[in-house]
Amino acid sequence: EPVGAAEKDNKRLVVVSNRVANLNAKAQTGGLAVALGDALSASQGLWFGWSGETSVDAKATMPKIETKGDLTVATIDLTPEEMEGYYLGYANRCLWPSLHYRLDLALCNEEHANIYFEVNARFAENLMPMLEPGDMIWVHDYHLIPLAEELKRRGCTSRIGFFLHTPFPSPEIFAAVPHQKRLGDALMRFDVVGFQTQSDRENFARYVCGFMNGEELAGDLLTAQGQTTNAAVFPIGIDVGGFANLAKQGDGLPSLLPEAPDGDMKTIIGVDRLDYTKGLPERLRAFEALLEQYPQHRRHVRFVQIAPPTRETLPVYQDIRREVERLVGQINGRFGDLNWQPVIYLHRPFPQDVLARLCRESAVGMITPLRDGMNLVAKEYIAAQRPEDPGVLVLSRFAGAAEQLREALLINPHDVNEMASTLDRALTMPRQERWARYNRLRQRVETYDVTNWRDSFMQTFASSDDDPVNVFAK
Ligand code: GDG
Repeated sequence: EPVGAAEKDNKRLVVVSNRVANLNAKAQTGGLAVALGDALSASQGLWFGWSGETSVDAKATMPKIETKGDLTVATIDLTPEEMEGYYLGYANRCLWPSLHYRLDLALCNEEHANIYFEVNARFAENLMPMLEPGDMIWVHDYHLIPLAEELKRRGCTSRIGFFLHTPFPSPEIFAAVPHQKRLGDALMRFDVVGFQTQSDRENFARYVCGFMNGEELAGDLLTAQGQTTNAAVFPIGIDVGGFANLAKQGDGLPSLLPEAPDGDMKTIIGVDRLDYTKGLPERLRAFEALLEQYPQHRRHVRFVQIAPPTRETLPVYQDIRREVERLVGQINGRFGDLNWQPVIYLHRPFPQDVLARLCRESAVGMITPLRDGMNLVAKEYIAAQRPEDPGVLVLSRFAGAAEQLREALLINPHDVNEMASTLDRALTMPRQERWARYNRLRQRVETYDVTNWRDSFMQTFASSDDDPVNVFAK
């Protein structure tokens, strides 16, 4: 049943994100799209964002408005220069690597940064006429940090919340990001700022206190330079039952993967956009080390990596693809045989039901990002398991999901040998231990599901209304 404080108070929910999901498409590859599709389905809300298209006259064109059931979707095009500067430029070449601790990959071009702030102003300009008094505006992710500031500048009085899907790095890292001061000030203009984990929230609080002269107040409130915001933790989750049902659909059908002649073949599965944050080369090296150091697994294990393309026009993404493909070839060439291919690497998206069935068929879920806001695949792997004979989750300590999924086998994704020995442990773990770990993990995934994420955000959002502290802050 539809829930959320927005509904109770009859407040309309307005979601703003860089891209709106194509609600008709089967294969969604973004965690954001997957989660928000669920979060909005029960609400009579408005979803506003970029269409994903470019057009030269985008700035002179009105938003395109479509109604899909209970939901209104409004989109604008970007000009080619805007897409280059805002999306491919500042957001994805500067902010994305910086938020994932990769200052070495962060490129900052002044013109890109200017366009990023300008596009946020244009989002606000186009959104303003569609807003109604009392709307609750929920803004998503690092593309739109300046949006509250831009809306308020135009007289918007609605409450505006923000959720960061990526990590918030340690303050020393954030302070090194070009234009960090503008970003910090802009974040403080939201009424609620939501993070995936306690440690992200702490990093932000340390940034506000240490670099913005701010302080922590009672509850989750932070104040700096006359602005007060509620900074809190809302771990994102999945539709557990929905994913489990997709996984079950394959029961009784022939396996999606080739059967081994002697029936003794275990599968390790990975599913990630081909992004440098996901630790794919390290993961492949760990699989290679497993075959090298634990020869008993040769011919009895395979590693299936689904890695759909992402941000392909950027050079670092071309580099990571080349590196991954070289390693796959190296491992298959070195260890494979006429009737055994150790690595099955697929550089394209698959329908969600195929992913779910693959997770269920796999003895090990190998989720080893170098940094990740949450990582939904870790939760999906758990949801897909057979309760009576579950697989084992091998999970990076640096995925936000590790804060909740403590009964997974937690690894350091930079340590190839530790990952190899952990894979051996996972492949040989007795059923009793697998079952005990799975039960706890399944409970945690069910508690922190996508509905809980939405409702807890909405509740905090609603209760930050008329807060006495806001009066004090003025
Ligand atoms: C960002 C943050 C955070 C993947 N390949 C295919 C496919 N997927 C689906 C997965 C999962 C989603 O896409 C990916 O979500 P993740 O959480 O793993 O990662 P990001 O895309 O980096 O998402 C992340 C998330 O936002 C939510 O806040 O958890 O930390 O980086 O659902 O299953 N889906 C289909 N075909 C594919 O080939 N259908």
